[in-house]
Amino acid sequence: MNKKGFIFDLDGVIVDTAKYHFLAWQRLAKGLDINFTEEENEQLKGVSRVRSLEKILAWGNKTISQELFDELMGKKNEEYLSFIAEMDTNEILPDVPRVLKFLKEMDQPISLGSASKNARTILERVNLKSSFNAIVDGNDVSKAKPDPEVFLIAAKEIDVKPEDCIVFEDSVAGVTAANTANMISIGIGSKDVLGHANYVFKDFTEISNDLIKSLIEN
Ligand code: B16
Ligand code: MG
Repeated sequence: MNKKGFIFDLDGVIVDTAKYHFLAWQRLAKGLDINFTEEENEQLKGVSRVRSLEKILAWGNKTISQELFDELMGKKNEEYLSFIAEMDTNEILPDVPRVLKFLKEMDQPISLGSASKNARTILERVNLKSSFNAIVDGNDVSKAKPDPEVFLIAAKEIDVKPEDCIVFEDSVAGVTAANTANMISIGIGSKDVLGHANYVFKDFTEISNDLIKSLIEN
């Protein structure tokens, strides 16, 4: 049996925490008199916390002191963590457990490649930490997506060459990162947003075990 490396993004791929990021950022932006749309929010997906706040401030044409910047980052994360604290296994996205189980049966190494500094906490909350052979998150990288660093480290940790890795991603920045890393990118979401991915599926219900088998064999 061939060995491929399967790398999963977290927010928006394994769990729908993207909605909590959106809520927390939107509330914070409102406090600064900045409004942003769901379309603009796509640009925040997969992007680091610092970069997200920089983008929101740019949309609102606002400059703030470093002190306030740090305070707002802390505030956003506090609110985000209050959502996370309520999470349980019901928030795992459809068919993710089936795919993880099948990959394990097929003896394929699995890595997490997330920009989030809260990734480990979230995996613990939804009881999925032990499904991963390696976890690489926002604490382990110096360059955020669209830089490929997070996926390159995730591949290294499971000892698989980048060209033998398959990445599941819901964000524009993350698909770009996977493509730049020379990996197969599988977009989870809409073709209109993730058209630069090698394949796009609405969610894992559209990814059959046979399809995974063909990814392993090719
Ligand atoms: P945190 P992913 C990303 O996670 C989110 O998509 C992005 O919206 C968020 O800003 C980033 O993590 C940082 O998250 O504030 O928890 O460190 O999609 O790469 O799993
Ligand atoms: Mg994501």
